[in-house]
Amino acid sequence: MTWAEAEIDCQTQANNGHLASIANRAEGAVLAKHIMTYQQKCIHVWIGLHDPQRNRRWRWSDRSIVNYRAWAPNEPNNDHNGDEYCTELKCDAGYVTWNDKNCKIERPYVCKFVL
Ligand SMILES: [Ca+2]
Repeated sequence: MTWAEAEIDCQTQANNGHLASIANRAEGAVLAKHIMTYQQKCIHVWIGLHDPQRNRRWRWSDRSIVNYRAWAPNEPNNDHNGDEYCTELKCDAGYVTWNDKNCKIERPYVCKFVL
């Protein structure tokens, strides 16, 4: 799905559902392991980080505070003709580093539900 479709799907699945946020390195490692368990092919995966105001201020869709960052080298680079306002986990880096990406591209995605 596109990033926006994926975020809506996560919200539909549970009251407090959103695309996954990542608070720290440990949480990122848990998420990466989870993805590699369920996804055999190397395909980048949407997470909840986006830039809704398009001013390079990154926010988590679940409104958690953006403290931890794990951008891949030279990212976020706002490539794709300056139209990268959503974030994917890079499969070729074991799903632990991030890349800003065009929100309209279709990707697998991972939701987070807080109990
Ligand atoms: Ca990028």
